Amino acid sequence: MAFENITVETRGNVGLIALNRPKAMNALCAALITELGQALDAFEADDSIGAVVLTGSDKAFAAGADIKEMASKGYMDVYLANFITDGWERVTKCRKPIVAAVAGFALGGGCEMAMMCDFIIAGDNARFGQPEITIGTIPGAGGTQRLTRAVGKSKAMEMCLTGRLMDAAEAERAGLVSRIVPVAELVDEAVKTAGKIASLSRPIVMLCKESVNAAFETMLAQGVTFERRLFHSTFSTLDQKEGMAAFVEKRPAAFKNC
Ligand code: CO8
Repeated sequence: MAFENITVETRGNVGLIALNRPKAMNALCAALITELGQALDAFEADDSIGAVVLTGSDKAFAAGADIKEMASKGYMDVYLANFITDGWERVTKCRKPIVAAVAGFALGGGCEMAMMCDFIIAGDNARFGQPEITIGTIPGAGGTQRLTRAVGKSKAMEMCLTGRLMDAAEAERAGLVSRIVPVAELVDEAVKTAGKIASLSRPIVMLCKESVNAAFETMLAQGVTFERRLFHSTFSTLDQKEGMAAFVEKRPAAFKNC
């Protein structure tokens, strides 16, 4: 399969997907999300693959949903299309374990995508954040729910309300990532870890993943749906238009509180 926004390879019994839009800091455009879903479908169907690693580049795992694609959308565009839709949630539906190997920026939808994976191994230069508030919207792919479950209310609230980023050491202390490795070793270490999982009993691994998720996800679906509606509603504000336009035009946003 030929992809334009990701690269895909296999390393032994591990499927390795790298987000690959270097000029846009791996911003998660619709085409990338479609390709990611196709790659996951292929790995799920491949009996030789027992686990998947999802990574970005040394500079950015992903700097969020593509603001340039979103900037001009209105409330009815995002509500009627149920933006986001299946492509993003494909990651959460994967029955084979997915390890996120995160170096550089994991912001907005990028942080949310990493949190959709089963666990995160961070490069020592990783930075996590939900800066949507600074562009006139809120997290829309589970950030307010999964970040809060991962790091607790106080830290999640501060990050979502101010857009403050968390470095790798803070993310490990807070329990957002399982461990930190030097960035040069990140992908090899994540593949080694995924390879260990892939060497174990496939059905037992799937049952184990399902069981840990049950502890974590009860009530999550309602939270995510609620968040989606609020995220959509930000597209009815002038401040969302202003915040995203200001980013694209590389100038400070002048919010008018409407
Ligand atoms: N969308 C589109 N383009 C982006 C994005 C993005 N999220 N992030 C960076 N880029 C582009 C820049 O516009 C720039 O492009 P160009 O060269 O054409 O001007 C290029 O990538 C390089 O970026 P910078 O010049 O800004 O690089 P810096 O090293 O100076 O800064 C940062 C890197 C800090 C990562 C900075 O780019 C930044 O702040 N990016 C935006 C972060 C952000 O606000 N993310 C949240 C986005 S909203 C979101 O994710 C909502 C998710 C809800 C789910 C919805 C599903 C669809």
